[in-house]
Amino acid sequence: MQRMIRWVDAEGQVGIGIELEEEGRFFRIMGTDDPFRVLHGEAFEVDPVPIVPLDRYSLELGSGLTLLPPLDPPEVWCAGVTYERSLDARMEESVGNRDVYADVYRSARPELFLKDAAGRRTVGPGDTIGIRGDSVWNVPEPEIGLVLGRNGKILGYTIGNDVSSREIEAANPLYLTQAKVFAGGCAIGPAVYAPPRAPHGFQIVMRISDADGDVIYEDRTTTAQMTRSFDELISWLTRDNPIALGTVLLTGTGLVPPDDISLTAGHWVEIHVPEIGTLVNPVAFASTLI
Ligand code: DO4
Ligand code: MG
Repeated sequence: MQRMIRWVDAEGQVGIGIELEEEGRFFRIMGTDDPFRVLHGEAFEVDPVPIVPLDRYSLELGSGLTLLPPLDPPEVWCAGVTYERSLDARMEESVGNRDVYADVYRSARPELFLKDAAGRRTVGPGDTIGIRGDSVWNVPEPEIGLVLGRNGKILGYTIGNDVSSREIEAANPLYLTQAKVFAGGCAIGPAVYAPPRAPHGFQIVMRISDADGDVIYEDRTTTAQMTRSFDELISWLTRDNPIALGTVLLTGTGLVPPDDISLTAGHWVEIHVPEIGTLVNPVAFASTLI
């Protein structure tokens, strides 16, 4: 299996599809809607009729099927300041508090924070992400998401958006939780990529478009720019800390838009990772999502 997707049909029935030999053809798994049975490599039967997404990147489905987040993570955790670009952005925005960022970038112990629990603030592909109404400087953070087993083993990879308020975090690092945790503040999807061998790394492209469809930001990075390995982040996350099956760890952003760009209602964010797909989300104020 390479990728797994999840959907709900017009009758409210949840289904899981996996990509077998040919890219872009998904086959429905018979008899279960539990993504972890699939990610744990259990044997399954598939419906022989393939489902071919309308769009090969966003994996948007036709025929009355709506794409869901590929799993419901019990918790989403995030690592921060794992790329030099993120360090530079924090140093610029946090005049007066710079030492905490320089220190965490250099220290053995990484920055880790809880972004969401029970999926209250996490949305899926095509769903609306939120921005805080009490912040005028809001950004998406495109990150590789690690889907973890109870023992911290990587079961697969997804795309995450750690939507953040730069204004609130810049005011005081102790406001981090408010800068990071709010309705629609996290998106994951569109698929879980579960290759037979650990990949060497990922390319990540992010694009922001305005309400007219004009692209106002586009840039790319690669996980080769990370200052820490995925395994290192997992070992710190699971140190003295139990995690549940399906916990997602977002591994930090290497893309920060220039300071004059802030997300606003009506914008669209697209995050593309070739092996996984494109996570596309419109933007609205968080208060409208509660
Ligand atoms: O404290 C900053 C958090 C930074 C972050 O979320 C990231 O680097 O992705
Ligand atoms: Mg982040």
